[in-house]
Amino acid sequence: MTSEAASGAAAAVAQSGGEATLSVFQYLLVYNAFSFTFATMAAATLFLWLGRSQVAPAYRTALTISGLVTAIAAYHYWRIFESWEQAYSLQNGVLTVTGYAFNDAYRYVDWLLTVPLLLIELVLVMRLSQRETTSKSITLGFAAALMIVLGYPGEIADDNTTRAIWGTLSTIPFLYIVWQLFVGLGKSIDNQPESVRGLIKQARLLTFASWGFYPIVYMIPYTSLGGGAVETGVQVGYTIADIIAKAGVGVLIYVIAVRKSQAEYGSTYGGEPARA
Ligand code: RET
Repeated sequence: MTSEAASGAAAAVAQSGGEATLSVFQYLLVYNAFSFTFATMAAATLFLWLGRSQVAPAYRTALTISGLVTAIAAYHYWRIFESWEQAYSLQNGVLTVTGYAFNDAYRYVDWLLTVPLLLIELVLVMRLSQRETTSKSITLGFAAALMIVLGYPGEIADDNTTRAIWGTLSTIPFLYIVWQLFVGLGKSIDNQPESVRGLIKQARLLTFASWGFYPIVYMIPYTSLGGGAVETGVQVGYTIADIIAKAGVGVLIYVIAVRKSQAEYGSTYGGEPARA
């Protein structure tokens, strides 16, 4: 063992057994939220992938990607759940820290993969021209990755000034995405079939509302809440936002794809064959 590793291990031992800043209730609330989210993401994956046969071939890629987003999230929530369990020990009603740090990186790695995919899924369901689909997917995907990469150093920073600096930098690509969703994609919405225009606007609004939730959760450490409440608020807040942004938007994309298939290929598409 190197001397650095040895002192790291010593620090972990010194810290282990110490009382947690979280209350037992807060610990269990986060524990149950992670467990519930794993189940939701896994179930959404099955639903979205099985739903592929209900839509026209042109929309199957959108559903494949929606299911990939929830599958990647299910895996990460499982890892996050395990990391949470490992970081604390609950015995005889007393919560202590074990010395293993809770790993927040799983969340950011998850976003790095899923946020660009979510944007691509929204572009795909619009079925724009091939050139527009490619260019929008690349620019939006790149901006999304940049937003996440810039947010991470702030998330793990101990002081609130560093958090604010990285948070502000991350907001620049965030605003670019919002502007693209509302202005850039606004024009193509007018070219969509009548029956889905409202639904696409709803998907865009749900995307915007759920995405707007993340920077708000990021700012919880600036409130006057205590340490345990901040940690609980951040974990539960991101978890709720993830369920809406991934499983919620995914199901809405599925409904749009079914409606568009029916509008373009006849009202019986994916349903019962018409009777003679
Ligand atoms: C950060 C840092 C602070 C500033 C901003 C942020 C935005 C995060 C967003 C995350 C979206 C994640 C999604 C995940 C679902 O798969 C990084 C918190 C603006 C918008 C949609």
